Amino acid sequence: MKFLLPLLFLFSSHSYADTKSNSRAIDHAPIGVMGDHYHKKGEAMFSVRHSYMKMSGNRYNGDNVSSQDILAIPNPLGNMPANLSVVPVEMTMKMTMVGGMYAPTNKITLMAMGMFMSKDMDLNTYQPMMNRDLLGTFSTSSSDITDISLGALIKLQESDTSRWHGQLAVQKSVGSNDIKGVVLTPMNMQMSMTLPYGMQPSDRATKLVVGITNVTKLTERWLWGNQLRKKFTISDDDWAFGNHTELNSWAQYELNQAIALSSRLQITHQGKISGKNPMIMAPVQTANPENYGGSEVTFGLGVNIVMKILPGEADRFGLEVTKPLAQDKNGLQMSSDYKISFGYQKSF
Ligand SMILES: [Cu+2]
Repeated sequence: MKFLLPLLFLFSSHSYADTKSNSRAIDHAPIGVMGDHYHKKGEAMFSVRHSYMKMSGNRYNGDNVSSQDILAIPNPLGNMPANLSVVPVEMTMKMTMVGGMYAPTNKITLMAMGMFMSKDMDLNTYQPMMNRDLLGTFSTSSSDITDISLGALIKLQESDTSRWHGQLAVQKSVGSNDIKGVVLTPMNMQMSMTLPYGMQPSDRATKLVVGITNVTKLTERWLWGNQLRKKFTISDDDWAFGNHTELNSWAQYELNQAIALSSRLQITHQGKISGKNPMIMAPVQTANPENYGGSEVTFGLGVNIVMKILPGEADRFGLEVTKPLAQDKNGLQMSSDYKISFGYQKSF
């Protein structure tokens, strides 16, 4: 990664010289922000984003906890065994989003998006009683299409130094919500069970997404963007991940037409899981709907680059790395570690 960035810079500042179009890297927000820009009448855009997220270790009501601490917590889903006996060690999530935008008028840009996700988790299983010795380690995984969303961005106001737009979308979760995996039980047996909520690709709920975005030009080179975005469940199938609120504030610096650097502060809040699946009942924290949601503050650094590679409008690339600054998660959950997002966008 360290040697890749200077290469990209070199390449892009070279291609800057012969970029005839007037698209600028700073015209798009950091790649982790969704629905940040609208298009002019007749324009279309294709985008693909890929992100990798890692979580490791655990925290209880906001503070770090050890595996020994977790084994002392009663199993809330029954008394067989009496205490939690399976402890998550590490989790990785890979998400790919493919999206399209099209502006039938200058006021409205239509958006469609599909998401694919794969999740992997490593866990330790301990003896349910007595010495609580480590019985072994196992891994579970799932992958599926997760969501499809359809919506629109509505331009509200635009001047030379500021623009405002609203966002409205319906997101339908279409993947499996009852994927099974082979787990090592505290009885030291391999057993096929419905994986906990957090390992399911989808909750099969329908959600409404509303948002508002402002981008203000502070100086010739500096720009400040803000976006508030909320996601509400409007109908669900047995259970659903909690409602989600997200506030993004990013500062972007235009190095030149082809390169923009960004820093972003993100504040998120998510509710607990509503409803439940009675088949999800292992002595592990992730089987309890109470252990979901909470608040998180993350900080990100990113770069947007425009290059001329394929015919047509300039090719856009975005890279962003985010790390949590604070995480106040409900109950007992894994700690967020970092997230890397990479994206490609092409307008027509
Ligand atoms: Cu676009």
